[in-house]
Parts: sequence; structure tokens; C-alpha cells
Amino acid sequence: MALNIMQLATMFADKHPGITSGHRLCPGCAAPNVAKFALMTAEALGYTPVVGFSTGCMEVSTTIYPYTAWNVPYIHNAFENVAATVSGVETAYRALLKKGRLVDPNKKYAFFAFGGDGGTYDIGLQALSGAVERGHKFIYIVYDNEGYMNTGNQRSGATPPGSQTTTQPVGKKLSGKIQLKKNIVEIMAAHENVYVATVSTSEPMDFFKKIEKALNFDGPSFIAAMSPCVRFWRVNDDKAVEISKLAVETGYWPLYEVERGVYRVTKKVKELKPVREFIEKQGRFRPLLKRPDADEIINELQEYVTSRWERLLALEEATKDKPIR
Ligand SMILES: Cc1ncc(C[n+]2csc(CCOP(=O)(O)OP(=O)(O)O)c2C)c(N)n1
Ligand code: SF4
Repeated sequence: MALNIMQLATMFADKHPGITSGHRLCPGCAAPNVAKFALMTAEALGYTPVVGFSTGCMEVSTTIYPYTAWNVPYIHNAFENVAATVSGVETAYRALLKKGRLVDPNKKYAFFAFGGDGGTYDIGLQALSGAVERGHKFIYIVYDNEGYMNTGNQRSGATPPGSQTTTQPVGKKLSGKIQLKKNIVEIMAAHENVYVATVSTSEPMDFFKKIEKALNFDGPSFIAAMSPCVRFWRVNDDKAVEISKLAVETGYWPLYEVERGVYRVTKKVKELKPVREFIEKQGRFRPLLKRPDADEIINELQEYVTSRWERLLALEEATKDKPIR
């Protein structure tokens, strides 16, 4: 069943999908919508969502003891092992089903693990890789705000070069982090027996479709969601969607999916906008723009973005009808 936005808006007009109001996330933070879009899709398709959340902004701000902003089964998890925990929950479910110990064996569950980029690209990668390799039927979603925000804006494996962070600041002496963003999507796609996709809340229909595909996929799924942190990225609190859109239009955050090795670019941008437009809209790059080598760093990022985009299009052509497993 293909979902449409009107249908979801009507269904959830007076209902909270998973996360309720009253949480303490910053106004304008993109992260809650990432979770809501996913859980809304699952509920609309008849699933009961079960959620595990790795430590990070979204987890601490929604579960301040003794309160919770979640209205679905929820496990508060450590930074490094949410994928392991949710894979355990999924296994327990299958065991109970097999033993005939479930009250309603026909009830459909969707197992979600959420983590920030720190918890996913870096600290939780081993648990995530293990869970995907074992083939658990669960959906892992990273909300990528490109830094360790909960603990004060340290650099992560997802931080792009030239962006201000507290552990690798941009100033007169240093140009900040020198490495490019880690390509987590390709790392996860290399697990082969997996459905992997990138999403952005600026493209809701694409987002819903990919979650639906993940729910229907017979095995693990990994979804990477662009999730601007309005505080770290230094944009106004009404700009998360706009900046996410620009990330897609510049090719900085291409929208695509990989299903058992078959690539598909889901938003074909006719002519990519320059990455500089994405950079100049955010205060976190302001110190970079003051440096004499700013052009050099931006050009390097531009070259990377352009070649990755061309490579994606080539992979789409080359892998057509050639699933790896
Ligand atoms: C093993 C471990 N190391 C460090 C911490 C401290 N810590 C808690 S949240 C966090 C950063 C989380 O960053 P990310 O996963 O990107 O989520 P965000 O806060 O950006 O949403 C850190 C370093 C911890 N809880 N556990
Ligand atoms: S610091 Fe950033 S990621 Fe954390 S709640 Fe605020 S806007 Fe969201």
C-alpha cells in the first residue's frame, strides 16, 4: 500500500506517533520528525512499533526521569549497543512466537533501533554490524546531525571538514577536522544482505516509501536520515527542513537506496547546486569562511560531492537487476 501525506495527516491529526509533546528537545530540532516519520509509517501500515534508543540528544531529552515522551514500548539504551539490544528483543519475539506464548500471534511488530551519528558511525558500529550480519529483522535509523551534540558539539566520524566543533575547532591555526565525512551508507551496504537508504525530512514521500520498503524487506534495514541540529549548525529554528533540502539539492546528501547490492538514486537532481550554498547558510562554517584556505577546503568538498554523485549514477546503471545475494 503506498501511503500519501493526506492519509497520514488525517490518521495522526489527534494522535502522537510514538513521541509525544512535552519532550525537551530544542525548538526546531529535526530529530523528532525523523522518529515520527518512521513510526507514523509503521503504525499506518498496521505495525506496533517497538523502539530502542542509543544515548544522545534525542534519547536524553525525551526520557528525563521520571517522565517519558514515548507512547510506544521503548528501551533506553547505552551509547554503544542499541543494535545489539534491539536484535535481542526481536529474537525474544521470535522465540515467544515459536513457543506459542504470545497473546496475539497475528499482531505485527516493527523493531526500530535509533542512534545519533556518534552512536552509529563511531561507538555503536560494531554492535550494528553484528546485528545486521546476523540478519535480524529490524530497522536501524541514524539521525545524523554531524556531531556529538548531547555532550557539547564534539566532532564525530560524520562531521564534514571545515565545520566548527569543540574538539577540532576552526580558527586561525587550524582548519578543523581534516577528514571527509565517513561514508556509513556504503559501509552498511557492504553487509550485502540488507536494505540501506538515505532519507531527509525535506522529502517526506521518499522517506515514507523507504520505511515501507524496509518494513517489507525480509531482513535488516539501515536508514540514514539527515538531521540538522539547529544549535550546532547555527541556523534559525525554522530552518531545519530548508537546510536539509539544500543538502539534497547540492548532492551533499544524495537520496538513494541499495537493496542487496542494487543501487537506485531516488531523487535525480537535474543540476546540482554548488555545495558552497549549503555551507554559506550555516553559522558553523563561518570561521572557515574567514580563513585564507577556505576556497581550497570548499573546492575539495565540492570535488568529492560531484564525484560521489557521478559514481552513484554509474552504480545505479551497473547494478541494475544484479542483486548481490
Ligand atoms: C561509551 C560512552 N562514551 C561516551 C558517552 C558520553 N556521551 C553521551 S551522548 C554522547 C554524544 C552522542 O552523540 P550522537 O550519538 O551523535 O547523538 P547526538 O547527541 O548528537 O544526538 C556522548 C559522547 C557515553 N554515554 N558512553
Ligand atoms: S542540541 Fe541539536 S540535536 Fe540536540 S536537541 Fe538541540 S537541536 Fe536537537
